[in-house]
Amino acid sequence: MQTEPAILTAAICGAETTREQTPYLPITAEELGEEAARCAAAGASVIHLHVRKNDGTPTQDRALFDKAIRAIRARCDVIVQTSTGGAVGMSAAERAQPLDCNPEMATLNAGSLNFGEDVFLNPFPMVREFAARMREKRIVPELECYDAGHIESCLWLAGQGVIDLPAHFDFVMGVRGGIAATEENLRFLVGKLPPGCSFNVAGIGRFQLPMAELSLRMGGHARCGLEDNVYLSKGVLAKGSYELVAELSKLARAAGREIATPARARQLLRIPARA
Ligand code: KMH
Ligand code: ZN
Repeated sequence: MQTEPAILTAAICGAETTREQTPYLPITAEELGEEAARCAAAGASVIHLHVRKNDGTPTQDRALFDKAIRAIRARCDVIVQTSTGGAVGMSAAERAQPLDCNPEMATLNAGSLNFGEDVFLNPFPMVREFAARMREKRIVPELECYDAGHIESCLWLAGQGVIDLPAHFDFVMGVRGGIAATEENLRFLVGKLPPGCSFNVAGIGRFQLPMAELSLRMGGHARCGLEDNVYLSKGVLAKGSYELVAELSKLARAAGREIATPARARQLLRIPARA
């Protein structure tokens, strides 16, 4: 059986990573644009995007997303996947703002969980509202699942007509409060997917590269970047998400996978053509 090309996603900024943890975190639109271009050159076809105020505070401000998206598009052809998760504690209205920028893709967080010492709230009414707005704007959702029950929730919502199947899932593994990043768990999660669905894996912290490798060997896709992990190897900071993308590209090739171009990734992810 021919395996699909691997879609590599770079989560270049996030909401939690700080400049104290790594000086390489991009913050301004220009920095995000430059970093996205380096990631694209290293093999990323999707940029998972958060934005910050100049002082590094996470925000879902529409104008800042517009600016960052323009800075990215001016430098490279990638699928921009805007976050609707934002940072813990943000309201639904704040989190939904980037959907007004008409990105090609956005995250749809499938359920609530303890998130470290915080709680990340994604109640069903919020998931339904975000899904409806994405459908209306033809924005393709990536279904963020932090635990097995979140997959079951997506399938239940699909039964209600809220989510279209087949869909693209992202298994976020290793959040304190979510499912642990183990091979046994990944096989269990993948076993829950209906036919035709695709999956991506975002391993947190030191699990990033090993879980990416496993996913790529299992026929899945992979995410890396400073949002989830700041280290290239033990004690060595990545100089940017692009260094991690370069590692993923090597792992994909070693697994016998081609790297998806943005055009191929759009086909695989069923992203509608834009004017
Ligand atoms: N910052 C996390 C609480 C997403 O981008 O949709 C949620 C998050 C998920 O990063
Ligand atoms: Zn995110």
